[in-house]
Amino acid sequence: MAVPRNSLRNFLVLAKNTIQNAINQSQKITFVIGNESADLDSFTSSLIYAYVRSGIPTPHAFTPLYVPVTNIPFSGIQLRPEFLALLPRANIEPRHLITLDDLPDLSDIKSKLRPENTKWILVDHNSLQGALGSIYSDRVGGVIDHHDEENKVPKDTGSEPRIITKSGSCTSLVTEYCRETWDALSDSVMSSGAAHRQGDDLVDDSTMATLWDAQVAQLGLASILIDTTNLQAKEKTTEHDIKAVEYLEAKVMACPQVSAQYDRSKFFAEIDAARKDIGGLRLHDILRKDYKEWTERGMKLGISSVVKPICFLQEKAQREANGRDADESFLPAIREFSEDRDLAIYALMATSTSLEGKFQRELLIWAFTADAVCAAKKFLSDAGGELGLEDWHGSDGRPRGKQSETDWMRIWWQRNVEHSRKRVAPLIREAMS
Ligand SMILES: [Mn+2]
Repeated sequence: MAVPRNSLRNFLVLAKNTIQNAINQSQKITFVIGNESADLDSFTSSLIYAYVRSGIPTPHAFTPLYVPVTNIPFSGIQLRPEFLALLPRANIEPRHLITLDDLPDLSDIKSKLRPENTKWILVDHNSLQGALGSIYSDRVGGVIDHHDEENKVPKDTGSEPRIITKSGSCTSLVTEYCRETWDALSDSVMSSGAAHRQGDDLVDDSTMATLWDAQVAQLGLASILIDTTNLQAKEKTTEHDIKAVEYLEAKVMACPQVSAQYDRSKFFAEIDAARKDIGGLRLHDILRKDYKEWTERGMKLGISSVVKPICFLQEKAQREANGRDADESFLPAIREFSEDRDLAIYALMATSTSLEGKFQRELLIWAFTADAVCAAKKFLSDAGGELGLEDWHGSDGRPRGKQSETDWMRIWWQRNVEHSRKRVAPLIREAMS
């Protein structure tokens, strides 16, 4: 049975209840989960997939309802000002989101959500990492992603997609995949002709559905515009992104109430400004806000992406340490962050805009064990050219680094700025393996 046509808000309430039923009555459940950096793209990819696919019954689906999961604890939402800016556009609040806190505790998740009762669709990643991965990776049965293929998802995914292809935003690929179903969903409401009361007004179903579609479409647009810099970044933007924006904007334009307040560039600028508004966060939270990790040959790698330059982080560290020297505050904070996570290698990717308005990248890599130091040096010799690494000097003109056999740290300008973590992570992992 299909889930009744509903607003995103009501859909999320229903989806949250579904988790409780699955736990209390051992029912089957399907999750659509983004990656553990839980950026906008992961968030909207899982929402759109779950919302649209739950609206029309999929033959042979594991369950009729798909539950979208944001792959962080609830407290992580507050670290993402871009979420807080965006959610009202879809008439939802943080409490509506389904996060890791809505799943049973990891210590007994296996007994409460037995693996055989679950199915997992991955969006914006193609290998389920961490504790969930160690329990449920055999239950992954579908993927839509734009990262390098990890060959972890089975080749045959039956009635679910197996799409891994290059695009600026994974949300574009999800939109493309859901398009036909979404259109069918909209058409089915248009023809029903039913009406119901909203306040003093009699509103027909199709008006409501047009509003709901426009709300969800705006969420998708936010991710695609952020990931492609308003479709202006040539090296990131693909045909998938352009078509998806066209499609989603048509949904916005179909709803006068929403379209009156929609202007693509203004919308992009608003969400982008919110995303960069991290001055109020603590350094530790900035480092964990957009963070991913991997394990290669028993060595753990963690990579933070930050939307501010390293000097911003140094100043922040200095203020938090009550004004000691910037380096003496910053580097110990980075080391502590890495030690807390038991990392062999930590990388920090910082992006910023120069005074001349040019997009720029800085890269810090710190290796904490002998094996990790070998890997880090190998990374530098194998990938330094491709990434355009150039020694970084602080505002005082001094380079920074540590060069011992078990403690090796370097900071560079990454002059080939088209390479994001999507490329840098595989390069470091390759050097580690
Ligand atoms: Mn993505």
